[in-house]
Amino acid sequence: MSVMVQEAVSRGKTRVVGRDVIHRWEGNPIISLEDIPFRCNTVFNAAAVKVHNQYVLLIRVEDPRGRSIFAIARSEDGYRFVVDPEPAMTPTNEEPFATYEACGIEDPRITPMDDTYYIMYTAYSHYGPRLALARTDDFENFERIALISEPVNKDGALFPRKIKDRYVRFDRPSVGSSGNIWISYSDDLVNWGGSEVVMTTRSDHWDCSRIGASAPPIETERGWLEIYHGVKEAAAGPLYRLGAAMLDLEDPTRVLGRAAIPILTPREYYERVGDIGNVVFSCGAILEEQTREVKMYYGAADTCICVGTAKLDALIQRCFEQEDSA
Ligand code: BMA
Repeated sequence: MSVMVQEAVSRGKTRVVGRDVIHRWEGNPIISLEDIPFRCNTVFNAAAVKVHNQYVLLIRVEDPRGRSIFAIARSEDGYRFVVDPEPAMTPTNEEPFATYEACGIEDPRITPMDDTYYIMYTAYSHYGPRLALARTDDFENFERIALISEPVNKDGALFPRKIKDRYVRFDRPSVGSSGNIWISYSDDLVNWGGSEVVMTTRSDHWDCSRIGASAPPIETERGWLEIYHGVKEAAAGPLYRLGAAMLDLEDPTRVLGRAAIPILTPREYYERVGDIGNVVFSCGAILEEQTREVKMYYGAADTCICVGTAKLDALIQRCFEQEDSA
């Protein structure tokens, strides 16, 4: 039973309806400051991948001076993680990356493809955020490949296979404080083009101010499942929630369905209170092929990492539900 439900029951509520399709793990948060074996300020958004039978998170950690770096957390069950003693990637001194990572590296997404693990992340500098790509084969050695967008761009998520012979990614160029999900294509992972807008904000919904891809797309029999984040600028500040959409397998510019209501919205104390309150922000989800369960990892209030689960079929169903039945 979640803390929220426990509190409702203790207040005498007899009918407590679970509101989110994502079920929070009772042991959340799974990683917080106390779990980081080196000095830092905070830990949050994490990429997630299963390497053989081990769950690996590439976690965003803010160092003592306020720049973000990456570290690795490993687990046998997907819930109990141990963080490596040293950071895995820090802003580099080598050009051309150094200039564009001067303010930190942020929000990684991992995509396994062709026997390697690609890491798309945000390189942050005085010139604004832009996308960068790195790779690793073993989560011990990391190699930067290229800077792959101009600023201002964030939320890069690489598809796990080529479509019509081209690599495909989502990204999020910004216009002022608004932004939509775009798609781009590449023959070599370095040069990208053919960019088009795919999903836009909805002025009458929870995702009215800006949206961005969260986890890399998950291939299903109904299409590409994309877990994305949506922001509503409220008087008290931005409110970050997570939603789901389904895109055509051979032409992912075609949105086949999009959940009307969020799949996860900040409700628990650890999601409401922190460095930036009222934030749930995912950079990775793992589909357990045998049970068809999705483990979604998410940063909460920019202060800790949590996990939630949902049946794949429930997420797919949400994408196609009509607004009033959702
Ligand atoms: C976004 C990103 C995320 C962060 C979120 C909430 O713009 O920078 O890394 O979690 O804001 O602060």
